[in-house]
Amino acid sequence: MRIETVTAKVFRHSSTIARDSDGHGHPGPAVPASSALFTITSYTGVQGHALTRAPDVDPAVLDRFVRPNLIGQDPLRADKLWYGIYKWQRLSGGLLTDRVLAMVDLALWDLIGKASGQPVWKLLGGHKDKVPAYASTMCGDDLPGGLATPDDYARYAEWLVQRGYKAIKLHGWMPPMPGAPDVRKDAAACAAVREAVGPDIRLMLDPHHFYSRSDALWLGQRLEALDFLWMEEPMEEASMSSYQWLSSNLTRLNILGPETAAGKHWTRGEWVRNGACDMVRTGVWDVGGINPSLKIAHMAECFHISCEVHGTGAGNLAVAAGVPNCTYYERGLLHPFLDYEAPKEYQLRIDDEMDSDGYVNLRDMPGLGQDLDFDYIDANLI
Ligand code: XYH
Ligand code: MG
Repeated sequence: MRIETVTAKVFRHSSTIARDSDGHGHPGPAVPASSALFTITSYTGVQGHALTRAPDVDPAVLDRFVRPNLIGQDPLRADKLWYGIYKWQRLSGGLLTDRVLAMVDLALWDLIGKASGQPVWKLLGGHKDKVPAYASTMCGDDLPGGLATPDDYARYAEWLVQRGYKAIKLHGWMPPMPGAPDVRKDAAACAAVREAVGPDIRLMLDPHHFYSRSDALWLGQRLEALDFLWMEEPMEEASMSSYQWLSSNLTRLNILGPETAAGKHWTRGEWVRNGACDMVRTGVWDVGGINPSLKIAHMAECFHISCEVHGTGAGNLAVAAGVPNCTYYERGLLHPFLDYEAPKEYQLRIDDEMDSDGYVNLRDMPGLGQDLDFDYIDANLI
């Protein structure tokens, strides 16, 4: 099998996610938006697709870094092809991002699945045909009846439990929200949620990402008292020693990371080796795709720790199901004002339908398991 073409389509749709000045998403009015469909096609006509953001398919980036490494190559040799592109990152001047690597990697795995007639989650190891989801809330806001108070979080958590979730992760209030950051307000929301849902629902916190060591420790100690499972990214992740310090000063709360630190599987290996986390994190869009995510999960397995996958979507779901040591699938981000279950205009089905018991059941369809509306995409090209 050989790759014949590498193509991309940018298409319009609407979005109800408004971004604040720090980039966090909140519910908003429907506004025009765009996304991209990246496609790798073999000479036999088999296609692999990755849904991504429009900037990731910059024609200059595809021409300079992606096509020269893919055209004419055997798509089944995905890790070799990944390395061929990855090595060009060093002198790309920042143009060749981990997101571009992830986009190529996901499309290759989708093609491999289509060519073999197998779902990718089985090709990655096939450990789970259903994965428990945790509800990952949006960051706190100042919307009346939204996520503006600890009681708002508590009422929403009760609704999430009724929906079937057995685990809930709060994203706290973050700048530029008024009064944020504030560890005491974060702790109040966590206490209100624990009070509302009782002791059997697993709870986690993803707070402001730039707290001091003392604030992160104070918050972590409160979460231990509330029997939280993990806290992630309370400080700048470039300071691995701060996470070594935090993890060594907490006994019952797991520190999960790194999520956004650069360095792919190499950095995650250093964090595990140096005791900077109790659970390690990957996410296909954070580390350059499925291939590096597998390496992180398998490394973590050697140290008997879990590898919790960051983010929603078919690629992350395939990794979460494929490996033995991912506990949950992150489903979100969720908000009382948004209907997460409704497919986007370009989807026939969402990637991660969840049953009433809180499980996302994996699909047996070949490839990543995306169910895209190609007619909509072709009718809305930019
Ligand atoms: O909005 O800061 C944030 C969150 O951190 C979000 O970016 C991300 O989805 C996450 O951390 N999920 O765990
Ligand atoms: Mg996070």
